[in-house]
Amino acid sequence: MNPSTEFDSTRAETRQMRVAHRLAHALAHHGLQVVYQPEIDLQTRQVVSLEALCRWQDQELGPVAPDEFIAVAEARGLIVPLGEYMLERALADLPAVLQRWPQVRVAVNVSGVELARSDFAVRVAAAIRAADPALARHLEIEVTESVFHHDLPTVRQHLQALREQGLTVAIDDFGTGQSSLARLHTLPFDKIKLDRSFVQALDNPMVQAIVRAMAQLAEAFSRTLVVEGVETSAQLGHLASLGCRMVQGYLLSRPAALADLPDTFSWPQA
Ligand code: G
Ligand code: MN
Repeated sequence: MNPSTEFDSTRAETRQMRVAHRLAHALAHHGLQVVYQPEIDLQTRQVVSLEALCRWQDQELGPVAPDEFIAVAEARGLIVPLGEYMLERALADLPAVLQRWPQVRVAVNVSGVELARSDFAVRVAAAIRAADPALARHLEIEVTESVFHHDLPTVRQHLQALREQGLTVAIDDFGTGQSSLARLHTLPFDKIKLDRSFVQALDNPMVQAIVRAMAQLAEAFSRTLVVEGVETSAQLGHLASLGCRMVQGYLLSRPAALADLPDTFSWPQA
């Protein structure tokens, strides 16, 4: 290692330790914000799901991007408490959410590290029971490609147990990393969230064919396809013409605090 890489890696480690330390503090003191981003059905114009997303503005570190603090949480043993925090917040917010959108589900993101633990499904079930058992059918678990790095039989058992209680399962960022067509049939799921990189490449005819095929695949197996990262009305029109019905992205709504979300959504037409 030359001196400057050594210096860089020491600095990266120091930053990681500081972030982990402050994150533990934030988790203990309710210092993380939860924002929600809707998924919308283009045909009914209804909100179908609200994805709970974590935001963090630390007193000492300033704003820390979710990509950074989630990676630190996974590396430093904080992802389980972070997941529990998000689930508890989602359960606490759900009664108010259902007043405004009676049919929606709130989706929480769950990492492979959490799903590989032997007690994951039991803990989620206990948290729901402690809040209100009727909320189970208003919860969704979003699993990222990181689940495919973990013990799949365990992951599968947890997801199946939760589905039996009324929760739904979404495969997040589909089509990137380990989340491939070859693996799609290996997990129980209700929804596929197509990664935003497909939307960004929508000018490519082969990408158009892939998106259309994904919409047909979902339909053939009575699953829902949601396209992530829709930013322009041109993209939205294009996706609709390819058979996509559910969308999420900045065009429809940025993630926002519940109080800042409108009851109904509108968007510019192409
Ligand atoms: O991995 P996942 O899809 O859960 O990540 C959600 C993240 O993507 C959130 O941090 C959210 O702010 C961001 N996001 C949501 N909609 C859009 C969008 O239309 N464009 C871009 N670039 N990012 C988005
Ligand atoms: Mn997600």
